[in-house]
Amino acid sequence: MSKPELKYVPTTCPYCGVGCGLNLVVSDGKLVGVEPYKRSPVNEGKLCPKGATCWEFVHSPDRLTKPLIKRNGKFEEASWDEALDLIVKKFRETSEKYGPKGMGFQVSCRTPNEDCYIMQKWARVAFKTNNIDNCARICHGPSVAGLSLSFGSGAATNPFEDVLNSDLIIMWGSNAVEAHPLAARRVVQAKKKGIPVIVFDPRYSPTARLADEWVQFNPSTHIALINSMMYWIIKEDKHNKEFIAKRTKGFEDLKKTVENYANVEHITGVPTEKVRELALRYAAAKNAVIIYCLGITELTTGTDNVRSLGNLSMLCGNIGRPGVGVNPLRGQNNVQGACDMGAYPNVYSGYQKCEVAENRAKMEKAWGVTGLPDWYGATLIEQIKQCGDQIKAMYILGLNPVVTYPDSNLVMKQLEKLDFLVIQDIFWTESCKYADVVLPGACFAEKDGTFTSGERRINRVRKAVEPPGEAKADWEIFVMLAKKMGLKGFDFKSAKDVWDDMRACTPNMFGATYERMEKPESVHWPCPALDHPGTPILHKEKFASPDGLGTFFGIEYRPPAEVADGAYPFTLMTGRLIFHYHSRTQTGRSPVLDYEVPEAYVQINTQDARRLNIKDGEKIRLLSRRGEVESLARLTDGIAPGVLYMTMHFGNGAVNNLTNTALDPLSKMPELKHCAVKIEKITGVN
Ligand SMILES: Nc1nc2c(c(=O)[nH]1)N[C@H]1C(S)=C(S)[C@@H](COP(=O)(O)OP(=O)(O)OC[C@H]3O[C@@H](n4cnc5c(=O)[nH]c(N)nc54)[C@H](O)[C@@H]3O)O[C@H]1N2
Ligand SMILES: Nc1nc2c(c(=O)[nH]1)N[C@H]1C(S)=C(S)[C@@H](COP(=O)(O)OP(=O)(O)OC[C@H]3O[C@@H](n4cnc5c(=O)[nH]c(N)nc54)[C@H](O)[C@@H]3O)O[C@H]1N2
Ligand code: SF4
Ligand SMILES: [Mo]
Repeated sequence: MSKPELKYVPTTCPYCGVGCGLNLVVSDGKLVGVEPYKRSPVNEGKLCPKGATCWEFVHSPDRLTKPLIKRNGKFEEASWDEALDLIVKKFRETSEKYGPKGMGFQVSCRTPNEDCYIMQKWARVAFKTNNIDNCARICHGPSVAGLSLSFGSGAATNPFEDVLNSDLIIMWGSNAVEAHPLAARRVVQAKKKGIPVIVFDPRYSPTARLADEWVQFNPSTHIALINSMMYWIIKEDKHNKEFIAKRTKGFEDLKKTVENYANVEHITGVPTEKVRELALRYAAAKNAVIIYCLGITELTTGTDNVRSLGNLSMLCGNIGRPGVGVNPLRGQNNVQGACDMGAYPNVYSGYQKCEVAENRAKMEKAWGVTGLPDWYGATLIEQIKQCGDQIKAMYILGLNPVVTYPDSNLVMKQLEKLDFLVIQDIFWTESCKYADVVLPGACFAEKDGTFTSGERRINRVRKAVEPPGEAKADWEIFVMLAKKMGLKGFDFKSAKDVWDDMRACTPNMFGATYERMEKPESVHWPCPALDHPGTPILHKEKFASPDGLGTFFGIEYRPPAEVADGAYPFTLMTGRLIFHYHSRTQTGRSPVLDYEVPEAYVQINTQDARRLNIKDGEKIRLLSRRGEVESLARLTDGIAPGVLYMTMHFGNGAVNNLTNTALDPLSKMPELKHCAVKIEKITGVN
């Protein structure tokens, strides 16, 4: 008997924003495994447990295979024609009756750039709306807003491996060992070279374990801590005066603000002498890099937290060369890309602002339309809050709001108020039951396209196998919808056609062709011309702002929207685990990953547990002003008394039943990482 032939298809991991290269192994038209792709400079053949098992969910029998239409409260299989005709009819009716603000479009960060670009193009061309957003809003929206204000560009400044050129690595609110393991590998390599690593986290995370020094502070007091560090740097005259004079503005404003932050131990919990020591250590390093993540962004002070890190780095001239910078570790495989593609309420692809008349005129010409809107559209959570009032119809591509957005009870109530909801996913999710039409998308292994990683590297995604049943690539579904509406400019035969349509109207990506992405190292945008080498490091000579200067902002500390009090005495923090990915639609269907951690748990300080008579492994109830969950207690000394930590992955014990929808005023980020809760013992269940 001859052995079946194996085919190796090089592609990009569908999980986190590190963007590791891997080979999908195909036998007889089916995936049978994953092989390292050693030529990828990102991961050099290594993978984390999620990357190594990313093929396992693809052929799951639970995949959506046919369009579904809800009739009399029950979902029935339908033909593509029926489903798409209904969508066109309902969205047209809504548009005619309620205008462009009557609809919301929520774009996935899991699907390739081509899917994101075409969805926002379809929404803008067909309905003249800017009510378009993606889940960066509840992830690194504050990075986009904050870094744009500070540096003129909302993206990470330096590539991952550049930490090897540093003299000091600061990781702030990032648990990269679990959330970005192959970026953390670079930090491990740097540590082996003798480069010191300091981790700032209220919790002794696996990343804190890796550090030379762990700085524990009270949750959500970043601004006070950073301001105090800057106070001591300026007080001891260790700031980089030449850099400040030549490349920045706003220093006086900053200096005046931080004058009041000499002693902030009562806010942060970190002794003043320690703050001074850390500050002087940062200032003394020749090249220091700051890596940060959601501990910084997912708060109502998110944008100000990011700008504070921008302040700190500019104060010491740590921008624009190897080994320095301020680097958000972008979360989802294509969260950078979804933003770059213009799935945003105020910009087109390449961050071309909709409010600028020339940009609108240019896009109207490129797309063959008139009347593109200039207004700032509703953001992700604003759209949810507007359901039933202003917004009557919604289209959700590859998102699971019932599990992942704050205050699940509110999300369910709001989705119920819609006249019409479309969800396009690869699996049936907790959110699907609120839909009127559910469409089956092809997953990453079944379509071509590109994902843009957190270091702005545009990586190819390649089709390895056919989609199940009648599932289709997401971009193809939008082509079909546009054709049904008789729209011009959607005559795409391949993902590459969509990419080229985007390139043609996006100056900072024009040079990034599919041909250039054939190389394993691919290309980093900005890449404005075919002969441009791409831009791994930003802000070398000048910042990306119109005047070329970086901006300091004097920012005052303010507490989170909801702080622990007598009624709800615990501060709840939320986050991730290495083995699971968000709402687990994919990792929950991987036997290996599910075996590792099959159930939700909450970390509680040992003293608190003793006081409340809670044993390790006991099921307890957490209650907030918005809802409740049950979860296993895990006792630890790695978090301070009064603080709890729970992962976000488990739909059956969903942490977002508890969280708060209060928004950061600048980026509209909800406070996913901080709310007040109380604990109840569940009597009789032990
Ligand atoms: N395994 C896995 N990896 C993932 C993902 C996943 O679901 N699973 N998701 C991806 C995505 S989309 C993202 S955005 C990234 C996120 O990556 P990370 O942000 O690194 O992950 P989190 O666990 O959400 O949070 C990071 C840390 O923030 C800390 N923290 C620091 N300061 C504060 C504070 O003041 N308040 C609070 N509440 N916490 C603080 C928490 O203790 C936690 O250790 O991970 C990506 N990678
Ligand atoms: N409390 C709390 N809440 C959080 C966070 C937190 O730290 N704490 N983190 C937040 C962050 S950073 C993020 S990014 C969000 C994530 O929130 P979501 O993006 O809603 O989470 P996912 O579970 O990744 O949902 C993605 C959906 O896309 C589907 N999908 C995957 N690939 C494809 C595809 O190719 N096509 C289509 N059509 N569908 C596809 C998956 O099946 C899944 O249902 O959650 C946020 N929520
Ligand atoms: S580090 Fe991220 S991109 Fe790399 S294999 Fe793991 S999940 Fe995939
Ligand atoms: Mo994220």
